[in-house]
Amino acid sequence: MTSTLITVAATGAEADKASAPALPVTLDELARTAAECEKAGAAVIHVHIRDDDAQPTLDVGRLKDTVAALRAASDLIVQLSTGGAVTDPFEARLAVLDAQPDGCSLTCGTVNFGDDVFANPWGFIKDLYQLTLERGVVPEFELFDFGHIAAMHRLLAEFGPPVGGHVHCDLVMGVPGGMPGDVATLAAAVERLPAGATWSATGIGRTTLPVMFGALAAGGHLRVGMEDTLTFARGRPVSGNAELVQRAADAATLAQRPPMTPAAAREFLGIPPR
Ligand code: KMH
Ligand code: ZN
Repeated sequence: MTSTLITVAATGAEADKASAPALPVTLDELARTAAECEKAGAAVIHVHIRDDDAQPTLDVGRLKDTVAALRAASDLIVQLSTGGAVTDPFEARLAVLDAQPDGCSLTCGTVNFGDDVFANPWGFIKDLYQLTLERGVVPEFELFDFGHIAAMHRLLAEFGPPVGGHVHCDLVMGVPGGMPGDVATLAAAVERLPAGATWSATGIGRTTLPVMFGALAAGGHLRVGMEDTLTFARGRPVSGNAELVQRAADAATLAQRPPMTPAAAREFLGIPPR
């Protein structure tokens, strides 16, 4: 029986603390979230941080403190976002690796992002990928659209396999401007992934549940969390990230693929020992 890797994307850069009070924005809130989500079945935490005004920041000192606090509070694999917010410059997004996380996100192309543009031109993608190789950080290939899959193939062909030797992707579905979050699209995307690659899937907003059930049925892994979804059911805000992780863990268990432990996930993803 294979198990299910559950990633919690706890904060993101877009949600507003005032309208989502359960959003973890302080170091303490993030550390507590990590411990609760590990207990509920998560193995990876995908991390965006906020400043003292709860606004997104890529401040490297704060990122280093966050990595240390998350490691003290849990055994979760710490995956820092290099996507940041749509306003973040490329240099600041590359400097995220100075915080020495276990892993990082690496988005494989530009995508319309609601009324904004999430910019990931080829030059940035290849610089970031080469930096992950230099620094020993395991990338997760974030795929918001089909063109991103082609760019990931190009990246691997030109620069070789990632740190750890294993390709793990995350299909980010249902972003307004990216690929839709439905089962037909999920199946078509999975078919185009490199041989031997593993994948998680994430459905934004109301696509969360179809993507979660589709991914489990198709042998994939799951990313859930308040970065992606702020309601548990129609008209009912989530009480916190752990509730979303627990729901994913319950669904995975029902599918006979219970949550993967952080230790097993380190081996699965090829995270080098610290
Ligand atoms: N906040 C989005 C613009 C990532 O973390 O790598 C980008 C994002 C992707 O969340
Ligand atoms: Zn993110």
